[in-house]
Amino acid sequence: MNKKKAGAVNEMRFGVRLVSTTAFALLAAITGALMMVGCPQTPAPGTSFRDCSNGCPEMVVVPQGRFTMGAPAGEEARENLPDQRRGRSVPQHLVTIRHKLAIAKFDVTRDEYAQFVAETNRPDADSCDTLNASGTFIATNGNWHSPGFPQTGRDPVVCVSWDDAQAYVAWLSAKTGHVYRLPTEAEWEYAARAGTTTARYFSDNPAELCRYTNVGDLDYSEQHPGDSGVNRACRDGYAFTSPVGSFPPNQFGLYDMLGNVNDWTEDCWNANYSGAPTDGTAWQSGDCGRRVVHGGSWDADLSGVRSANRRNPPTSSRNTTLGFRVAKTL
Ligand SMILES: [Ca+2]
Repeated sequence: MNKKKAGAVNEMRFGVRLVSTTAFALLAAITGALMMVGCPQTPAPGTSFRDCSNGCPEMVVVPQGRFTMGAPAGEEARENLPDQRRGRSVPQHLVTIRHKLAIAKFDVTRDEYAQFVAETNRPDADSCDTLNASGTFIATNGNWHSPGFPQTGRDPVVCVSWDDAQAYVAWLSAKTGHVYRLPTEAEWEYAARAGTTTARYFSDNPAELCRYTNVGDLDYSEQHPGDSGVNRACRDGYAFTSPVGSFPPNQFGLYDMLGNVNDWTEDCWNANYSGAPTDGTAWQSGDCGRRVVHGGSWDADLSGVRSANRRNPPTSSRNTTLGFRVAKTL
């Protein structure tokens, strides 16, 4: 091939390349514009974000999906759940989470709650129940910043009622212009299980439990020697609350879903799951003076530290084992 002919061929190839590059760029621009205008993109599952830099909790996008909610046959007996607390997490039922959802990576911390109190001038409550040396709740004049044991600003806030949590999410919604709320009970269990069907999202071996969460362990037992219902098989390093994120996350990237503090959820209390919603929405009928709590806490015996376990404190209840985390529909 002579040089002139070769040059013409190269020009032609360059021209084809130029046309295809331009066409690709144009197509990409049109697709991008369509996505911006018509189909706002939800961040991928696992993505984390904050809606403000001064006091907003870090959120994690969880995948949409379906799961079996509740305790399988035999779990409560195997875990030695006290008789009076059995039968609350049945019947098992399928729940489908079709909505796009983010759950807070951590429980609301003392520092985050302090921001809310400062911006709203919220007065201190005048009482909080805490645990005596026998592990029995007693009334004190403690509150969220003085729970009766040492905490860092990164520890989960405690001594907060369901009503306090509602005031917090209302403030956070107004501050950010986004709707924040408590997780529904189904969202909470879906997020805690993160695809697992076992009693916990980590090991069920009592001796290994202290690697994964903060519960009533040997450290707790030394401060509460009269409490017989604790796990003496290991030491997790904390006699009271631990800073959030001190233990490994679950498979959705969420921390402390089990142990450390119990979490308030949105749902009214019902004695079992007969008639429960199956679409991940909150159960808004039943005993709404009580709300469902999940997760187990720093004082808990192992039977209480299970994804399916549920309790029913009154909405006004404030105690040192009870906090919350927030949720947001995307
Ligand atoms: Ca502990």
